[in-house]
Amino acid sequence: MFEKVLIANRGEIALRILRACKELGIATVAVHSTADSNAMHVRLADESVCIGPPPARDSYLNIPSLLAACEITGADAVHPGYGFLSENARFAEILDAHGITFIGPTAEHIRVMGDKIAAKQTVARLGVPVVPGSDGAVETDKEAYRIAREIGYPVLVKAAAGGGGRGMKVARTEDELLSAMSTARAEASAAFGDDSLYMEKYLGKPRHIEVQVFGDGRGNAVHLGERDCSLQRRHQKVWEEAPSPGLNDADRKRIGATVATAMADLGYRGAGTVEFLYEDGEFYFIEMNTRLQVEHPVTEMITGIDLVHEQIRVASGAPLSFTQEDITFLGHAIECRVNAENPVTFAPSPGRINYYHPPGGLGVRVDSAVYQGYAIPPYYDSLIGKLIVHGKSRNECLMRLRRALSEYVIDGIQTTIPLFSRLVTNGDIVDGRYDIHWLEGYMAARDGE
Ligand code: MV4
Repeated sequence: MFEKVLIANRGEIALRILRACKELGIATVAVHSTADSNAMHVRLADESVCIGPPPARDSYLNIPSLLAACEITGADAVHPGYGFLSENARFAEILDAHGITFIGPTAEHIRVMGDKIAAKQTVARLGVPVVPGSDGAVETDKEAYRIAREIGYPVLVKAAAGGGGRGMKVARTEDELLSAMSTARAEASAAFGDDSLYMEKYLGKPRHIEVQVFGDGRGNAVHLGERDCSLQRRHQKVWEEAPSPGLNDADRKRIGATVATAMADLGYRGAGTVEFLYEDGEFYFIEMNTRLQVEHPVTEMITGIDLVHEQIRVASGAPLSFTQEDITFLGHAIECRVNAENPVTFAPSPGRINYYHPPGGLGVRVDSAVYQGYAIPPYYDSLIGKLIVHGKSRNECLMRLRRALSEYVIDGIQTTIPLFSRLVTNGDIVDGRYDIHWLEGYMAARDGE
């Protein structure tokens, strides 16, 4: 097992990882920018190193600074959390070359899944259902017309280097195809420096269902069920839950088994998330994330498994501590992302928290790194906490969530808590009837109210 883990992240996820290390008896190193000297992860770690000025590219993304911090403190492993360097294959390779363990998958698997065309081809070969579309990259206009005609309109043009919705354009009819291609190509080129495009059938009203997987890198892999992440706005998830209220048990079992077999065959190591669109009873792979995700706690709540413990164990060379048969699912969990944002416009609202009172009680978990008197810096993402609630049934979970939201007080800044207070009494939400466009429709309908 590792002696000392450096946590290459900040905020609630840095705390989440710290807690797992402490439980495993591993010493911790926090790194921080000059804007984060007063951050909770710095206070709770055994040691801390300042790695640069506020902009992430000069601190949390600065590989030489992070290497120096490992060297100075003698850390033998790095946990990247999510975002920042968590899906940077080069970072994983560099750590490896310095004899420091990257707590995550192999650089090769990170790289393959980072290229959306290669990822799709890889999982398709392993028997995972994918969205009908081009076989690989679409190079010429002629090719684009032929493929679009084959799969049928509307089609979606996507950037191979994309993800998070950038460089994506719908063509509803043939006369929109060339402009969709050239707009997507220009966007992809500017955003990623890679203008490779591929094409898919456009699915109009899917749910976003993702399957949590874990592999030991030696041919054993399991799934830990799915999460429904359909409630999002501009590709930012707002509310995630497990299990999905839109899935039946037969479809759930089928996709879990398919994904676990594929990850075993791939020799995948560590935590991963395989993302699908789900429409009319069919799953369509879109992407795979090779990291721990923000919403991992909903899976932890219904399985009782500590995903960060398991990441650390597997990275240290241990086999998985559970088999597929060991994993049982209990009840329902919902996560609300509490952002320092205006709850209607979602405009960032950094500043000082004058009063802070998080909810508690049975089945309530708050993963957060803020405290009363803390000033939220303007440089990073606006997530300041996650409220995760568990219940025996979805209905009990919703009852508990209403109660927890009513207790939550954060004064001095605006947060998304009022949005959740409205959502938990909405008929569609209570009934679990929503798709990836539901929230944007709901927000638009409320405009001017
Ligand atoms: C799609 C799609 C419809 N059809 N692919 C958005 C970002 C990227 N992760 C994939 N995305 C989509 N791919 C096909 N063939 C609709 C989306 C999409 C979406 C997906 C998941 C969650 C939220 C979304 C919001 C808008 C569009």
